[in-house]
Order: sequence, then C-alpha cells, then structure tokens
Amino acid sequence: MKNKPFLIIGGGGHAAALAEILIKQKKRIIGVVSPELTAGNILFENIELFLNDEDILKFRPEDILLVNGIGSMPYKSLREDVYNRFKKLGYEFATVIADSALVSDYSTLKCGVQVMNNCVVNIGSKVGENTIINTSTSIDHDCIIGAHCHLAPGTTLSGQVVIENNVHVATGVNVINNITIGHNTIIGVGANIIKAIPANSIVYGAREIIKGLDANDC
Ligand code: JB3
Repeated sequence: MKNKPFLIIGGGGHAAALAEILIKQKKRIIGVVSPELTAGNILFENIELFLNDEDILKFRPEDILLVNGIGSMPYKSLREDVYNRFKKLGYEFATVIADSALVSDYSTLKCGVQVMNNCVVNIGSKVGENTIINTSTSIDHDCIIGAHCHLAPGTTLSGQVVIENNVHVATGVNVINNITIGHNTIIGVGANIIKAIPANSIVYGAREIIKGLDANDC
C-alpha cells in the first residue's frame, strides 16, 4: 500500500473530513470523484475533480488507493454499492486512521475502515470492511463490529459488544458490555442500549419535542 496516491469518492462533508485527515498525513490525493462538491471546497479546490465514477477506471487498480468518501445514513446503500463495485474490479480501499485517534496495536481494522478524529479502538476489537468509526467514538476492548456499519459521532461501546453487518448507530448512543446488536438495525440518536437487539430492528433514541404539546405533556 506504500506511497500509492489516493482517489476520494464523494465530494461532501464525509469526503472533506477524510481529505483533511489524509492531507495532515501528507498523503497524495490525486482526485475527488463526485458529480458535485457539496462541502470541503476549501480543500477540494486544489484537487482535480472527476464528475463520474467511470472516471475511476482511467486508473489501474494497482496504481492507486480508493477512499470511500460517501457517507453512510440509514436506508441509503450508495456507500456499500460503490465499495462493492470497485472492490470487485480489483481496486483497494484505504483504511484511514486520523492522527488524533487512539487505535490499539492489538485491534484489527479490515479494508476500507475509517477511524475519524478523536476515536478510541481498544485492545482485541475487530472492525469489518467499509465501516465508519465516526468522530469521538469509543470502542472498548474485545468488541466485534461488522462490515458496512456507521458508528456516528460520540458512540460509546463498552467491552465485548458485538455489532453485526449494516448497522447504523446514531450520534451519542451508549451500549453496555456484552450486548449483541443484530444486522440491518438502526439505533436512534442518544439511545442507551442495555439488552440485545435482534436483527432488522429500529430502536428509537431521544425523541424530538412534538410541536403543539406544552412541556408538561412530554
Ligand atoms: O454524521 C456525520 C458526522 N456525517 C454524515 C456522513 C457519515 O454521511 C454526513 O452528515 C452525511 O449524512 C453523510 O456524508 P456525505 O456522504 O458527505 O453527505 P453529502 O454531503 O450528502 O455528500 C454526498 C456526496 O456524494 C456529494 O458530494 C454528492 O455529490 C456525492 N455523490 C452522490 N452520488 C456521489 C454519488 N459521488 C460519487 N462519486 N458517486 C455517486 O454516485
């Protein structure tokens, strides 16, 4: 993987956050692939813009590393679709770890994992391919996180938590130790998870104040 240049797929906030991490690490970004830039223009203005994913095919798989800058939100499969398409074509996705993150030497991050600023990944934990460990998320010891997950900012996992594939954990969720969360599940913002969650679940977190009700009704 040494010294290969990077091509970032996506031109939004997630791509910009990744680009800044890579630029700080003096990595060479040779292009951004996106139909439009919707964030991070200050960074992207000096990087060549390719408007179509087909443009990636201009580069040989062995010459570059791809960075999946398309974020991950519930019910949207674009991130995973792009990852699977170019993986199948032989391209390699870089694993990105922010300098400000603390990742144990005894943890395992699969291809394309992204550990954003200020995260902690403790000893014995494993993270599956193409998963986003977003800003200020803490994964304690011996957790197993599946592929194509998104642990949104401020997620906290105690020890031995198992999260299966394609799980979206929203901002500020807390999970106590030895809990399993089944695949294709959405955990809502701020939820505190104290028991196992079956696959294909939706768990609501903090609920917004419903308009028209006064404080006493909430
Ligand atoms: O929650 C956090 C902290 N971040 C979210 C992130 C995980 O996911 C963020 O708030 C967003 O919800 C999302 O980030 P993302 O993907 O950067 O969102 P957005 O700002 O909508 O940017 C999507 C980018 O993908 C835009 O630049 C689109 O033009 C681009 N795009 C859309 N379709 C595409 C395609 N790019 C490529 N290469 N191919 C496409 O098919």
